[in-house]
Amino acid sequence: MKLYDYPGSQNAWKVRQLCAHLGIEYDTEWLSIFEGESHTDAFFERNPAGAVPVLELDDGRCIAESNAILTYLAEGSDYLPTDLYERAKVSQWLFFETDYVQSTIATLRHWNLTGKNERNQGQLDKRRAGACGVLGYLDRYLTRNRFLANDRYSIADIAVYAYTHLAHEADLDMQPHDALNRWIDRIGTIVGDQVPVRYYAEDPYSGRDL
Ligand SMILES: N[C@@H](CCC(=O)N[C@@H](CS)C(=O)NCC(=O)O)C(=O)O
Repeated sequence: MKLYDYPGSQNAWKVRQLCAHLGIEYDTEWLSIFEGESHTDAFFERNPAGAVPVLELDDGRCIAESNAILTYLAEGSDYLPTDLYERAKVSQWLFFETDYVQSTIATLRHWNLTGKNERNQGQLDKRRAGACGVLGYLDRYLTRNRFLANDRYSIADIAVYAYTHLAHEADLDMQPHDALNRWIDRIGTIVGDQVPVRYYAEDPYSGRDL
């Protein structure tokens, strides 16, 4: 298998992390996304949305969308239940992450760490309000739940943790969110330091627009 990846991508980090848990070996092809390497004709064949991560199977078939890749790789493992209702609860949080977390926390962090706040000034207030809402929803839920789905660690936790534990890097205030912070610590302990977060700063092109 091959993972098309970009070092600073936390969406790709989710996949790297699950592979580390499962001991899955794979090749990596690093793409320079800010130089347009994910917007070539060949790459649009792999992902119509022109983004990483993309997992290429040994027979050449490809899966895009980080949370779809997690679901594929986690099949048959402890990280994805077999019971239909329990699976749906995992999916619920995967869709929540794609919809609510990526468009707020992840986007704000990207702009903040790559010097793009000013050029996106018109969107900042709305996205920040959205991010505060997301952090509040998670905090409220996690006051009564140790993990996101089915009271046990799963790919739902990996997916939501990927950007949420870095929300402070989007200049979002994490102080009021005790339950969320406890969950971040809990997941951080499980995740460990096998798969470090990598930063846009190592990419000289990350100041460009995507
Ligand atoms: N919803 C997608 C988002 C993927 C995404 O935004 N990937 C970024 C890196 S984190 C990317 O490759 N952007 C390049 C582009 O959109 O041109 C997922 O979960 O995989």
